[in-house]
Amino acid sequence: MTGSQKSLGKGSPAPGPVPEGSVRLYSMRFCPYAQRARLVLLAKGIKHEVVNINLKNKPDWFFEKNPLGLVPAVELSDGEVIYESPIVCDFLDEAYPGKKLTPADPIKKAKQKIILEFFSGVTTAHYKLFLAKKENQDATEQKAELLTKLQKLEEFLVKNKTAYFGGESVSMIDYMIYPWFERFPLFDVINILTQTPELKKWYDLMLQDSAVKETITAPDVLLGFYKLYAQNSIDAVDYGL
Ligand code: GSH
Repeated sequence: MTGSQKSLGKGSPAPGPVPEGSVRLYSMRFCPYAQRARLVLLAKGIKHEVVNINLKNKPDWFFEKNPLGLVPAVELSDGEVIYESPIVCDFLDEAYPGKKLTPADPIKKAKQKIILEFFSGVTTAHYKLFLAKKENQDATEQKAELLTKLQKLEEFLVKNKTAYFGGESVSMIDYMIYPWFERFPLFDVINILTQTPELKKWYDLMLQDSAVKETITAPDVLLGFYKLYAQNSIDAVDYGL
C-alpha cells in the first residue's frame, strides 16, 4: 500500500491518474465504512494506494469522483470510480483475483446479505449512542438498544453453529461487520459483549486476522479522533499524525 496518510482538504490539488495495475482508495483513517474496503483490499492482496480525504473540509474535486462526497470510493486506472462500501467490496471481490470472500452458492450469498441488512440497524444504534455521548446525555437507553441488536446478531452465530458469520473461516460478511467492534470499547460497549459470548469469541478470532491486524487503530487514537470529531474540528481526521 502506498499513499500519504495526511488528508487532502479544500484547495488541495486533485491526485493524478491511478497507475496501471493499481487502484486508489479514497478513505478516512477512522471511517468504519472505509475500513471495510481496506480489509478487502488487504485480504485479497490487491495493489492499491490510499488517499485520505478531509471530510470536514472536502476538496471540490472529490465530488467529481463521488457525487455523494462520501468515503470509501475506489478509482481505477481507467478513471472509473465505484462507491458505497458494500458495492465497493463486492466489486473488488468480483473483479480481482485472490481469495474469494463471497460464497458462490446463491443461498449462502443471500444469507450473508440478510445479516448485512440486519447489521445496518447495529450501525444506526451505535451512531445514536455516539450522539448521546457527544451531547453528554444519559446513554442508558441507547446502550440497551444496541445490546438488543447485538443479541439478535449473535443469534446468527448460534443458529448456524459456526465460528464466523459465513462458516468456519473468515468471509466478506465478517469484514463488513468487524469495523464497528473496534469502536465499541470507546463507548463502554465492550462490556456488553460479556452478554453475547459467541460474538465475543468471534471478535477475538477476528483480532487474529492479518487484514484486521493491519488496519487496526489503537483505542486511544480512536478516542482522540472522536473527541475532535464531536467538536466538528477539521483537524479530527488527521489526529495523531
Ligand atoms: N453508505 C456509505 C457507505 O456504505 O459507504 C456510508 C459511508 C459514510 O458515511 N462515510 C462517512 C463519510 O464519508 C465517513 S465514516 N462522511 C462524510 C459526510 O457525511 O459528508
